[in-house]
Amino acid sequence: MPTLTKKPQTRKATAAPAELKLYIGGKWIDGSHDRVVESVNPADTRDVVARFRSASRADALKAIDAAENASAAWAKTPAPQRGRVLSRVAEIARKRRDELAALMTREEGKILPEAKGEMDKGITLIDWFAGEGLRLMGTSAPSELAGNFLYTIRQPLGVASIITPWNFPWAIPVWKTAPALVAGNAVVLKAASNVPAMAVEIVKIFEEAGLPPGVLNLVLGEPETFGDALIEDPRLKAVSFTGSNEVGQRVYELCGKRGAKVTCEMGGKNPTVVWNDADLNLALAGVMKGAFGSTGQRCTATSRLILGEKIYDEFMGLLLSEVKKIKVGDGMDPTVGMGPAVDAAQLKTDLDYIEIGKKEGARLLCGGGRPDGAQLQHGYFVEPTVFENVKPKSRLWQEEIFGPVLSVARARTFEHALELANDCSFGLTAAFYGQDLTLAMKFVEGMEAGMVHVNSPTIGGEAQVPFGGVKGSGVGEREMSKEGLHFFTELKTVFLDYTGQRRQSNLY
Ligand code: UN1
Repeated sequence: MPTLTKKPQTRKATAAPAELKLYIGGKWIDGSHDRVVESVNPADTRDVVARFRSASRADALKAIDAAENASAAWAKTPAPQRGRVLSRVAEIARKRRDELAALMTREEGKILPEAKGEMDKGITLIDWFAGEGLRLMGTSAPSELAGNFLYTIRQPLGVASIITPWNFPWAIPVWKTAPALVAGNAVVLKAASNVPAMAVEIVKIFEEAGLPPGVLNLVLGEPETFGDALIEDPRLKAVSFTGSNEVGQRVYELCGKRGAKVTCEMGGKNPTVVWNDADLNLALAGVMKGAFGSTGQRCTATSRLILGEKIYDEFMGLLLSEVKKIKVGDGMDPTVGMGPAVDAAQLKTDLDYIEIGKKEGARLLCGGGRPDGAQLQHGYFVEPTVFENVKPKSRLWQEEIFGPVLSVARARTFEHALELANDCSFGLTAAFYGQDLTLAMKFVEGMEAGMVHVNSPTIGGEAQVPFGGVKGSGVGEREMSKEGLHFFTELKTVFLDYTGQRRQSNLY
């Protein structure tokens, strides 16, 4: 392995960096690219969590070869048996939940309770998809003709490529991988380079659960080290991507050109409307969680707040006093309410947008920079930040930041609130807080979003219902639930004529 520039002394005793490998065809192998990538603890960058040698283009192609070779036998394995492998995955993950949550906090930075919540969510998703092994059903239909049987079956696609981001290092890889596998596909997983240790643990769990070699392969590295191999290779029948709009757009175009199935789950700029008759304490809790939970680093984060005029001052008073109470720091400390930005690039984006907001004339009410404190000097910390008087056409109102920056606007009427909420190129999720059922239902109907919450925050999802957005937030099939499973299948319609009736009929 090429030598790395030595880091300054490491802080207190932390685990030595894990030396990670790629997983191809059931074997752990070193990446063959020269580039060595390190993942560091974003709360203290002297703590190196893991390092690995990047995959090269040849490694990525090898992973596709391995998946291709394993896919036929896996496709023939009865779906209930495939589901049972997932049940074992869930069982192992349940046992390792706290240990993996701690790894997640160390590598990604979210506070420990959030990491535990993410573990639980991922496990529930695996449980759900494990059960789908028993329910991979088609439908039957009455035929126009006597003695005919019409039905559909769901078959695997072959090899799927799964490309996942860093902000949910456990839940997103499993919520894509589990349906792909139970549907009978082989998978090449490419996890984000700044959370590789978690990706390796995920694959180890599938290995321990008895998944045959080659059915799940792991490639680590920056796309520039292996190019577009995991999007463009014609053997990849489906590509499932979660990440930025910029990359998602490209994935969509490349897959569209060659006719591959594609689902891209991209950004959000999710509004919460707190209407004049809302339970303000309930709304406050939802906005706090939505805007500052996970350091605002979720596509479902609440980044736009629209307040009814009558409660504006009262709600802002409550909000600012809560925001000022948030303790920023290392997510392993139980008194900390918000962890760091994930890396230097995200921290810079957050700080840049704060400057943009100021230049655009929005009024900064709290936060707006890096927090003080000796123990925070080695991490990518940013203060929870609130702006008011944010103009609807401004960049602060329109663009995804992916950080703890909340923009607030005032609405004169309910219609104005809905118009402000919809005036955005994204459409992932939205929330409405209020008691008036008619207004709540008008919001549900009129909101251009894939998911709408009434009296609950914009974040989250549940395994059994579809997850995804409209407008710039997503293309392709929804994730989770039946829809998430169906994406990884090909539907075949079967015309079974057991009496020869079709020969004489004029049916087209
Ligand atoms: C959640 O809000 O719990 O990347 C899930 C994201 C989304 C997942 C959000 N795909 O933030």
